[in-house]
Amino acid sequence: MRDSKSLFEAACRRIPGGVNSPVRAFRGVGGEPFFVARGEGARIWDVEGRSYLDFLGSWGPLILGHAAPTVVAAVTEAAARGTSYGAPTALEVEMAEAITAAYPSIELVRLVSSGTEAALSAIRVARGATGRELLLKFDGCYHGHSDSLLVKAGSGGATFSIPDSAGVPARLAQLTLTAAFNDLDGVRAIFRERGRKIAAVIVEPVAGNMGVVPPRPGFLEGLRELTKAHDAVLIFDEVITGFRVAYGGAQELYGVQPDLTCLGKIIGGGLPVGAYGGSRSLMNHVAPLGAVYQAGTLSGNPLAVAAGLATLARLRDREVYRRLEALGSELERGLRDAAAKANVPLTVNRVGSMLTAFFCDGAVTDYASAKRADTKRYARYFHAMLERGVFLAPSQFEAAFVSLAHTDADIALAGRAAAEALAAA
Ligand code: KE4
Repeated sequence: MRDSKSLFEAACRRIPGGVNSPVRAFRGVGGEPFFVARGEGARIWDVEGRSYLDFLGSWGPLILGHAAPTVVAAVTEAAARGTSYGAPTALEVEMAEAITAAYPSIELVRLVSSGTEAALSAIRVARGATGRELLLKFDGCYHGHSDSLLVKAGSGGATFSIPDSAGVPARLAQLTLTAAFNDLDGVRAIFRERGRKIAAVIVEPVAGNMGVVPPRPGFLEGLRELTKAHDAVLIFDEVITGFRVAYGGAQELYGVQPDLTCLGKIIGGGLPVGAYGGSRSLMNHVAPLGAVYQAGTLSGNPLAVAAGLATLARLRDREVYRRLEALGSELERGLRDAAAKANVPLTVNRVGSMLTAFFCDGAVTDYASAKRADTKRYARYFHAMLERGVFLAPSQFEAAFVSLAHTDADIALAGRAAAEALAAA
């Protein structure tokens, strides 16, 4: 098999940046990506045969680790019967029943093929159901790459957004308002000014895309009250947190029920699945029941759903969340100890088995405070950890994930590697 360097050269000749998703190109940390040959449990191997303890877990889906036997068996068995029909299967009913049983706020759910599709569809339902156009999101939260969501805060005090990507029409970006995560007063002010025109507020209930930032006590409850008071739809984007921070997601953990929920990642067990769902009154707007159109050739794909169902089956044992909490807190302790010994300013934010070590002093509670982190130091740390056989997210502003395949020894190894890496970086 060719080595990573020649594979990357070949990839760059045929794929933009040599990758099929930008963050994989290591631009946030420098250097060139290694190419993966295989994964098993908590480890992945590159094409040169080097193995790494994996704390990326494919950006969240692999809560059971790589090539979990039950997932591989389920996919293999489904594939032997065919890979796609474009017609309904029993598996999709089973997945819909599993999701609605775990999320009391979801009475009807539609499967799609990515988190992006889930979020853009939920927003379309909110706009269709309310007849309103404005959307409110939070700086630093990411909900996939649909046009209305690739925006950033406008200049000055303006709450109107400007495009955060070429190709997004400025007029469309102006339909998205932005506020700072955890800033309920800011949201209140926007609602005072424009509340009757806001179709929906979309939020990652635990932010993962600015690095991990938990909601302040009262923040989610406040969003719930404000959206209710203004007849706006509250959308929890639980693509990361769904089945991650609790079996019932962040809405179970924090006891706040949204009107619509987006899911993805874990419900596909590493294959392409997304989902959006909520109350019947909202989801009855979705075609073919209602006038909000959304469709997908491979929505509810039997292989992807089989992988997701095998994953959820294991997570139904609530013991697993105590195990994930124990592993996550041990990793956090190891990182804090390593930073203290190396006298390196490090702020670790964690919720269960998702965490981020920010290279800065002081609390990280929103995107502005996250951006204080020393990204150059993170890049040195990332490579120092890679040299020691530990693979982290190739960006300071992402989450690390612990899986059920990680052992106590793996967590201890990561702590020792961090102690050396922090001292060296
Ligand atoms: P996908 O379209 O990538 O399946 O999901 C988009 C999405 C939606 N909502 C949240 C909260 C998400 O985190 C994501 C995708 N997450 C990124 C990184 N955290 C995926 C990695 C990538 O873009 O390659």
